[in-house]
Amino acid sequence: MSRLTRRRLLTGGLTTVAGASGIALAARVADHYGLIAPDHGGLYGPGETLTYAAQRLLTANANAREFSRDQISAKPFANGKPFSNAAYEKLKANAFTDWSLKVDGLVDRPGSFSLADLRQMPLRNQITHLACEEGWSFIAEWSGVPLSFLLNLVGTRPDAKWVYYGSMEPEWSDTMDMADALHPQTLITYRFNGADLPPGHGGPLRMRVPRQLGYKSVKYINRITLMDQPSKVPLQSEYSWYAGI
Ligand SMILES: Nc1nc2c(c(=O)[nH]1)N[C@H]1C(S)=C(S)[C@@H](COP(=O)(O)O)O[C@H]1N2
Ligand SMILES: [Mo]
Repeated sequence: MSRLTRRRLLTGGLTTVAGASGIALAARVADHYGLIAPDHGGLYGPGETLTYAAQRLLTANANAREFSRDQISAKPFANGKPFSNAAYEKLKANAFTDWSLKVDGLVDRPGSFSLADLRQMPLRNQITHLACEEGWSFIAEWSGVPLSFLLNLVGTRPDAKWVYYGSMEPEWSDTMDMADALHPQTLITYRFNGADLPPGHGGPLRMRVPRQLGYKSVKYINRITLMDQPSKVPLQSEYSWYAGI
């Protein structure tokens, strides 16, 4: 869908529903700055776009709160049943030495990175709050490579606008925009509370997006693809694409 068509739909839909020219104006401003979320359709599409646009205008450079070491939760909660399949168990049995992260799409130097490769890259430690949409939360220290470092390493092309991050548990794969991808707090993490990231929390590698709800911090990631269009991932029909907090 072209931007113009989408904008017409958006502003048209909103004025019909809300009858408010203020909202139409906000949508126009959002469009002007390129702040249009990849609508996942349905009733909540325009609302999500507005939430996203408003937050992006206000907080494009804002940081998620970071905590001190004594605020780390005593019992971090690993969500759901631990993921398992034959391929994952095989990698785990070899301490993930055969595992790699593939980076491709709109980049100048696509590549594959092992855990040893990632350990050579700049490490950032970050104590943040992970909040699940279901109401529980915890504070932990995540450590890993700023996603921006990896993206600079492979050379993202100017037309790259979206980052798809694929999981070994495919239904959790997701996308984020460049504002989050290049944000200094967005990390690909392989350590948790000072030890290797355990399988329950997404080891060997987990995306950590502390400015959004927990479900955007996808576990077991093994692929990053730069795109000029947001891909339609199954998740978007269940959870809203943008989950800024
Ligand atoms: N691959 C994968 N990633 C995932 C999930 C999952 O089930 N599988 N759950 C998501 C949800 S809803 C939340 S709240 C957090 C929970 O993180 P935790 O298991 O480290 O507590 O992981 C997110 N990432
Ligand atoms: Mo969640």
